[in-house]
Amino acid sequence: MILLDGKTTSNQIKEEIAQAVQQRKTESKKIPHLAAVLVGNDGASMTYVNSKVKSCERVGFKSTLIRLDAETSEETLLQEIEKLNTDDDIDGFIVQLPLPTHIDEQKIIMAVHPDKDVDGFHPINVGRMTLDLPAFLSATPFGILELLERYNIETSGKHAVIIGRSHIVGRPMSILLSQKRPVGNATVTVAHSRTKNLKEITLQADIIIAALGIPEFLTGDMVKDGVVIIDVGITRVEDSSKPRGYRLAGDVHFESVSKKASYITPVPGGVGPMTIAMLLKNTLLACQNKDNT
Ligand code: L34
Repeated sequence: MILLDGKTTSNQIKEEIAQAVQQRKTESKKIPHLAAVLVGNDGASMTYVNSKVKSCERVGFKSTLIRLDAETSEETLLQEIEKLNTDDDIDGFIVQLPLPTHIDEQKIIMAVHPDKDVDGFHPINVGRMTLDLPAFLSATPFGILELLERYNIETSGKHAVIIGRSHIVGRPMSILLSQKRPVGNATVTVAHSRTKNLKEITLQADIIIAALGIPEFLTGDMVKDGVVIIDVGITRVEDSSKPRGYRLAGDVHFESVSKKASYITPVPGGVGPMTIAMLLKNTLLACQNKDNT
């Protein structure tokens, strides 16, 4: 069993991005600038966004964190987005999800200018991605592709089973893995909460991407020997023995599944850090896209 080390791989990618930024500096080109909007005080969201801002510093990007309180109206948030859309110094920005329930997420995603949509959530980017056109790829699926590529894991002709159909992970992942691309050409099954006989399906999988958000859902009896496991889940589970009062659990029961897997991502230190690295990559691309305009 080989661990797919997202921490180390993401650090390599960040190093490559840092070098590209240095190069831009010597050429007197614009320094990439990412903005992140965080509404409310959700603990996990604060951790992720802080990590994004810190990573910007590490690679030499400019970053701006916009914090709005949990009661912020949809209208105010839309106004903030419009400011970021029209601010020439901002190359890309994200609105961290989930948003408070009084705000319509779809409406917010649609308000982000597609050229600055480094999350790749806007319908224009999703549509372009679907049609094999250049697009910002949603950071988590992008990070998974990158991890598979850097570990030379063959996907062509393999049966990939994706558990979960979210707009952010499961759905785009299913499209990307089936496409004709270096990491792609897989036969893809999308499983979800209404799937019958899930175990029969996962037992046939060469690659499983668990992205349903139920801690330790996928167990050793559900997978075949040699399977490649990508665990996207990251849930804070109460644990009074831990100093913070919780532990991080993936969607995969690591102990039983890792005994059968050829490759497996840990949680933490797997997909999470890759998501952040690919957000930076998208921001660099957004900045490069403006070079000749
Ligand atoms: N708009 N909302 C928007 N874009 C995103 O790309 C995200 N996502 C998801 C939630 N909402 C979003 C993230 O940033 C999930 N996500 C994310 C990012 C980073 C990490 C996990 C999820 C991460 O760094 N995880 C660490 C552990 C962090 C901890 O201590 O809690 C890890 O090693 O997995």
